Amino acid sequence: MNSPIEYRPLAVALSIGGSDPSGGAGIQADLKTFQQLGVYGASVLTMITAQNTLGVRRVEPLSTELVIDQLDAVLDDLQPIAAKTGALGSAETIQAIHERAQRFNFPLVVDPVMVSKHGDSLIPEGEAGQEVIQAYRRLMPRAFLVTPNRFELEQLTGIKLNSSQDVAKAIHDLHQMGARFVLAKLGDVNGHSEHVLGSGQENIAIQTNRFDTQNTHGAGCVLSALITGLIALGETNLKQVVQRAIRQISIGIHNTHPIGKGRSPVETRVLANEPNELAEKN
Ligand code: PXL
Repeated sequence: MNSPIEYRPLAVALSIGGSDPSGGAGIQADLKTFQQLGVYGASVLTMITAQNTLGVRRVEPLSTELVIDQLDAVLDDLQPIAAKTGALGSAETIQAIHERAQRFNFPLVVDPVMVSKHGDSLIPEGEAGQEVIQAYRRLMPRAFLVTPNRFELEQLTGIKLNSSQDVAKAIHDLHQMGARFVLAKLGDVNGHSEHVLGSGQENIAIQTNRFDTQNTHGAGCVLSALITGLIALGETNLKQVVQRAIRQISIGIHNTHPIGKGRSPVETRVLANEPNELAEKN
């Protein structure tokens, strides 16, 4: 009975993002992931989507004022140890979260969500969408870690990623914008699934077996929630946290159960906090 969660104070993690009523992505995925790690999850909703495993039918951002009222209510009362953002809905909301984030005394993981795994946009069309990208760039100094996929990395930096040099340049640019760490989720590279973790000093490539499956609904959300949850549990070595989260997401993807008629969600029930060597020694 000496599992770490039984003698540590309950760690609070906060997720700021959108609702997926089918339960596979967004806030729902984040809360399931936190729960699985033994972390207490708080959530601030930024948008309601009407979607399922087949696609996103509708996206309706909540007013910036309502988002900030939720955030203030949570922060006036709870002390998160780590927080993450997912889909944020509008440039105005990103800007308002940015202003609040100047006073966050906990690390913020920014998952700059722009498209769902079905390929449906979660940011507005046209000029309003460009403003969202600009607002994300301005948010970078508040990001302890930013976790763009290939498309989001291209949008944030304006660099078309055709080579590993392009990736290195794009990661460098995000550090220049102010992000402390960058995790580029590159997807398939030469038959492997590749992530690159940039610290500003070095870029570490993390390769895993390729996921030959379409059943990855919510994978980005679950990965950033795993990282946020592990930080909330007191893990301090980000490289180890990211490696562990990537191992866990592979397990979740390889163990999906058929849910719905489209892309099955990542199986969060198999995610677990691996034994923590440090905690065990104490
Ligand atoms: O996985 C990215 C994501 C984040 N947030 C919401 C989503 C999705 C993908 O579908 O719907 C609300």
